Amino acid sequence: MGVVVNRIGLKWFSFLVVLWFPLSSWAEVEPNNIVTEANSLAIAADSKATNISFGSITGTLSTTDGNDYFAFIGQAGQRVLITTEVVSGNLNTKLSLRDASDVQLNSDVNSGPGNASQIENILLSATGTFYINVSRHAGEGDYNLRLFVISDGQAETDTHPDDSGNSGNNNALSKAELIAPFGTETSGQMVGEPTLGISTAGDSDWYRLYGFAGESISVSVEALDGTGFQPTVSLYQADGTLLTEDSNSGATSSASISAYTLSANEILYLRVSGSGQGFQAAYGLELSSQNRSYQTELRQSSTAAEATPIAVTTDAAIGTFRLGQAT
Ligand SMILES: [Ca+2]
Ligand SMILES: [Ca+2]
Ligand SMILES: [Ca+2]
Ligand SMILES: [Ca+2]
Repeated sequence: MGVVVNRIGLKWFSFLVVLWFPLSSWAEVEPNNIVTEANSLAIAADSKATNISFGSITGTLSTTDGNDYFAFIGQAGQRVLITTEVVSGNLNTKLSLRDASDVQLNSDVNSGPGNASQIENILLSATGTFYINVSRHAGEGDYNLRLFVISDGQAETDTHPDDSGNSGNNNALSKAELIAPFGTETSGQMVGEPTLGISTAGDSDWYRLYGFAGESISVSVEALDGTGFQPTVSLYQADGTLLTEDSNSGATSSASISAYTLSANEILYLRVSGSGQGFQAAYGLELSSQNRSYQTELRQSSTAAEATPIAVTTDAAIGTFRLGQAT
């Protein structure tokens, strides 16, 4: 009897490992129509881009199935970027990020490319379970839900990405998003936190930075796992003059600018573009700086508790003050 029980146990173990996990990481399991039925959405760390994790799952919505719930574990301080790409039919989705009590934190219907739903750069304020509700806004069809989690850094805010008009963000130099070499300072080098972006069809992403005369800046753009994105990164001055660029050097799905020395104090602009664009074409961008002649804040500090200490030294020309004494 003991042998039989063991065999049954081994068979179940094999089924769970070989069949159940791959299926649950790729396709929804119905019913998942209410929060208590949510499917787990597995997230794995990217092997190339620092501090970025990714998970995806496919689902279907129809007139008889209007809601799909997914759950993931998030940590306070992380930021998320969530998209639903419609892969068949005339489906139009609504995307909702919800807290552990199923209270909506953010939602979107059409902010992504085409009719895609996209929620960007949302800061998680608690640690625990979060829910994603993909619901049927109109039509029917299949979709691919993608969740990007960035544990230290930020995500681009890129809606309706095209370079043609006034709609959308970060698609032109005039709409560039600020990035900075926040991070740990070692031997005069500032190492930036990563910025997560997605290069969807027709997209370009602009970032701006404060440059100081004499400092050398380095920029790295790495396509995340599972994407064929071939990035180009270009450095411009404010008047549109191209200073330097790199286009997928070495065909390694990465582009970089290495130790470019700046000759003036000025605001500079970075553009990320490339081929192989699509919903899967996510990238991590990192900016670092050496020999900066000014101190800079060590990390994003928006509250008093996060404040960066300022070093204060005595000025020899002024000397020290004494309290007045009656003689
Ligand atoms: Ca479904
Ligand atoms: Ca459902
Ligand atoms: Ca983008
Ligand atoms: Ca863009």
